[in-house]
Amino acid sequence: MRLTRRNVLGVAVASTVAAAIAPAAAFAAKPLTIGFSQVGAESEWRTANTASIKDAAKKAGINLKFADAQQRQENQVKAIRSFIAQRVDVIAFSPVVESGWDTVLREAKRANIPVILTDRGVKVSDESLYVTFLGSDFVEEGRRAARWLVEHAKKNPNRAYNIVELQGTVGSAPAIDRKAGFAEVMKLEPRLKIIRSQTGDFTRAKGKEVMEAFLKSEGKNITVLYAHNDDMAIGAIQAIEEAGLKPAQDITIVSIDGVKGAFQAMMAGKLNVSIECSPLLGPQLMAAVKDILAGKAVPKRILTEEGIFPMETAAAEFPKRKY
Ligand code: GYE
Repeated sequence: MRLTRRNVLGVAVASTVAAAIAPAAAFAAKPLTIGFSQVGAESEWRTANTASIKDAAKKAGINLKFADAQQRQENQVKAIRSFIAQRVDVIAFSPVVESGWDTVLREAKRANIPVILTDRGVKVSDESLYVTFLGSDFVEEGRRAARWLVEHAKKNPNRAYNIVELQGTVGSAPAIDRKAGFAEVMKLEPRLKIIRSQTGDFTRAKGKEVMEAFLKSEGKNITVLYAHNDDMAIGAIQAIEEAGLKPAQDITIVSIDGVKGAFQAMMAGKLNVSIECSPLLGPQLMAAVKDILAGKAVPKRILTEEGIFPMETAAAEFPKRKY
């Protein structure tokens, strides 16, 4: 049986020993506590995601213990262990990489603390180690990026499509899935070729650095950049300009997230398209926390709804953007 707040209360009322230690009224007054382990602060997306979670917790009257892992799995494992020791009601986290979670999640399960994955998924031997996974479909985002390019290629029959790919953090779900979804659809257009692919760790600084290296070795041979997030694309745009080339013209640029910085780049004519990935997961996360603790069934997978924004739509959409 999963220990919910409701049956914690039931046990406390039924047992005289427990009632003597902690009266039922004390339980009822205590706010719910969730321990949240965040990936880091590597991108505009992540900053908006953190703000959404903090804001939604406040609005829901949930006490949030927040830990920033600075993009390191060992920091997340430590944070989860400390949440278990503090006996929080729910643990939520956005796993920096997909594998290596079995042991710590088994510890949370043994402590009867429900776990919610937000944003990024995990590969575990036992799916019951987490209650639900709330976040985007990254494979579909990769497909959308490639579909946009396939359409672009149809309209430009004489153009070469030599793609350089800036991958996200090695081993992370969005990097793995965005690569896979893109590769799947790319096959529809034989002119689409990936000539170089390397990680830029989802940051602007790394995106710029790796793009500089690509330009050094491939030069004008590069006609397309596919970046797994907007921040790396924005860093790469700087590298392209410094190399004396025109972003979005000499090199067609496709990226993912749909953050404000990408809209600004599109409005300046420097980025061709951004595929949306919403970071505003806070309200859905707090709703799931409440449902789980009330003993309600929640779906194993909760998806977020997202769109595609080509350059031509940027100016009209920009005022509506929340992140
Ligand atoms: O695309 C990127 C961030 O996990 C969906 O992480 C998230 C990704 C997002 O750093 O900008």
